[in-house]
Amino acid sequence: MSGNLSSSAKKVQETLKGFGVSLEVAELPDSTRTSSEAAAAIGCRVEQIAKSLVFRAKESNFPVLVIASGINRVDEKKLKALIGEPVGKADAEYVRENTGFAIGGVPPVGHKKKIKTYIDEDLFQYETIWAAAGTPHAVFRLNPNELLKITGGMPVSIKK
Ligand code: 5CA
Repeated sequence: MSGNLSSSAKKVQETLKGFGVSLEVAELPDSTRTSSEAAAAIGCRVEQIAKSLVFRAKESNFPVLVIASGINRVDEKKLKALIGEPVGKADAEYVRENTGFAIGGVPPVGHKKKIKTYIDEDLFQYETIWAAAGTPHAVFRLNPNELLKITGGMPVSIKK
């Protein structure tokens, strides 16, 4: 039930509802701020955490979202090749401006601005994955095809 969710988690729950999928946001007592904390709090493998990382295209200043498996590091050179310009890591303020959420709780959907999205192909080997849902305590469970459907992201080879 979403009755007791904080406002940021509720926003994500409403976004998910809008997609017509029955995905349920859960707020956990333990921190889910990082992939390893999230995996520990959920009781899943770090690999199954779909972390939403925001990058900034350095020339256009456009945001780019990479949804990566919790254990992988994103190769910025591969990302550069995909979007056609250099990228850098976004700072906290840029993340909030573009997504409407703070680092540690950035969800894969429901952002303030429309963000071009890439999905780490490694996530497709897991039946069940977990993504952040707006706060450093909120997550939701889904499968990779649902992630594909709700984000409209492009599956790519992106790890270092
Ligand atoms: N809720 C968890 C699991 S989904 C989560 O959001 N994990 S995360 O990995 O997607 O978010 C934390 C990420 O934010 C880190 O991997 C790191 O890339 C980024 N980050 C952490 N601190 C900063 C910072 N000060 N500036 C920019 N990015 C940061």
